[in-house]
Amino acid sequence: MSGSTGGAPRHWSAHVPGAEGSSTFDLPEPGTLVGAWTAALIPEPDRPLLLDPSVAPSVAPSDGADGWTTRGAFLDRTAAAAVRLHAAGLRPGDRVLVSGPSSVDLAVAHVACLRLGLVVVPTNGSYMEAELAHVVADCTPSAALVDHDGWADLLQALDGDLLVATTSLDGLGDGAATDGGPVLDAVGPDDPAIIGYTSGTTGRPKGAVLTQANLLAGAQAVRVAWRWTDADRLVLCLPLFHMHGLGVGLHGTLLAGASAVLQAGYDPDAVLDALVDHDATLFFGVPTMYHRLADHERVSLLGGLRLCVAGSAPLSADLHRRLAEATGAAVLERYGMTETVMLVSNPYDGERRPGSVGIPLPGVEARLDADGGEILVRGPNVFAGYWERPEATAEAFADDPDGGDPWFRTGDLGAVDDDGYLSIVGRAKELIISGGFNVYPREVDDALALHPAVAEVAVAGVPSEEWGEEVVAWVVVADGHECPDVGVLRDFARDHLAAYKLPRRVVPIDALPRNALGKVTRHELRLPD
Ligand code: MLC
Ligand code: AMP
Repeated sequence: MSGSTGGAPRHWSAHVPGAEGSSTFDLPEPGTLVGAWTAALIPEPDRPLLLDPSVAPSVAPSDGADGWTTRGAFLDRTAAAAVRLHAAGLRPGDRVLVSGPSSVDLAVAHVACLRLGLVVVPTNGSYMEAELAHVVADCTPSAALVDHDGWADLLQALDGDLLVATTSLDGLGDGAATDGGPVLDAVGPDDPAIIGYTSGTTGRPKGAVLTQANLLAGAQAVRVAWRWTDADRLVLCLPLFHMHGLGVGLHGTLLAGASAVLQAGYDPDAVLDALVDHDATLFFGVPTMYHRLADHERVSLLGGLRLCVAGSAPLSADLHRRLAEATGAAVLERYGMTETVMLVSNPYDGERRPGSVGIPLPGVEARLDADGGEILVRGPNVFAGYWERPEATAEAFADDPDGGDPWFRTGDLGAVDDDGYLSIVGRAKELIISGGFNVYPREVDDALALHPAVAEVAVAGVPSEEWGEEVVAWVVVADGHECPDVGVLRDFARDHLAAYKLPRRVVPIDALPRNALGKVTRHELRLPD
């Protein structure tokens, strides 16, 4: 590792050995995700596609009473669901909030929406009312398909006109179409497909609008680079509301015509059982998941898979090596974002370098900003812009010095080795990544500042072996008060923030460090010795 951009290329693109060897990238016709999926799933309709987590994991497909949803059943169910969504009045371009623990119903609801041209807003099920209210006010969905207790009432209180049903469409009504029914899979490549909420480099969560072509490019890039075929079977325990589980795990499975065992929530034992019981070939996880697997007595089972992929947060070189020793195989680390699906990946063939995220995926071009090393990217996978935020969209892109297409600013800082391997060396954006979930510090500051014993507060991420980074709150205590302990502050903020955003430690401080403009300099916050 050169540790700098030294003699390394400033601008480079995919050279995945044996895959494509150039940045040119043709999307499969007709250039839409739904078109590519149906093409992959129509042949051999009896092949198993998705296993529902509600079915006992030890029941294998060969047992007959298996719980697997076949390709044909999935296409039929998504078509039938699309007809019902259309009959309920939903039309292409309408936003639909979708949220639930992983299940085949959730996958069917998601795909049915996309086949109808609706725009899915995948939503984290641990959101509290204020977080949900922000999403609803921002993208004004017409419907919500949700499986969490209490959410139907909550959503209807937020918007009385919202059509609310479960992902199995209970509550939607059985209205028949009055106009001959919908045309399925009629969307074009540039039509919006998903709005993914992310804080981007600054500010409150914004909706990243990804088109059918963006999502297809994202899934196709990893399908090609990771040699994903219809013989593969993925154990998919990542939640289906973020790019990792949804845009890679589910979308890639459907594109490859492969199969996946869905798991609602993460349990290392259940993952390892499923690998064996279902002859899995693939596992994808965030580093926290690998951390919990690394010391498991059956961790060597991972070595029997064709491929294990890590991403969403840095996989430490130490954990990479421990896993390699325990399993005899190297985890493949890759780098992605909500706005871009996947960007850079260690090679399938060739060195999977600990501490590096690898080389650009097919279709992706990357360069480092000359002033500071921010990673800039472009390609067919890069999103269309933030929902109704023209200024934030404009700020997110940098002009090309040679007059070509603009580059998306990732907010991540990189360094490139002489042989083109990228390492992420820091972040230009204010972001904490805990267990693969993004925490925007200002949002946590604002919630904690409401506590009467808190005069001022700033949170930052500190390194954690388990979580990657942990949220810590530095508190200036209000006159006449004691510093609230972490349990008190967590309970206080619990009604406003999803649990993964709550601080895991509280540090009293006399004054927050600030720069000349009075802005808190979070990087100067230090844990006491
Ligand atoms: C759960 N908790 C967390 C947490 N997840 N706290 C901090 N950070 C997290 N990530 C809280 C719980 O609410 C609970 O709090 C307590 O920690 C203990 O929970 P747990 O049972 O140990 O956690 P668990 O449910 O096992 O969740 C851990 C996890 C989960 C790693 C499985 O966080 C997870 O699924 N992470 C994946 C995130 C993901 O998919 N990211 C992809 C982003 S896409 P309490 O107080 O209620 O007890 C992206 C692009 C890309 O970034 O490149 O992929
Ligand atoms: P999100 O906005 O949730 O999509 O998170 C995207 C961010 O996750 C990126 O901008 C990176 O900061 C981070 N990220 C994703 N994959 C990796 C990785 N392999 N190593 C380091 N950071 C990563």
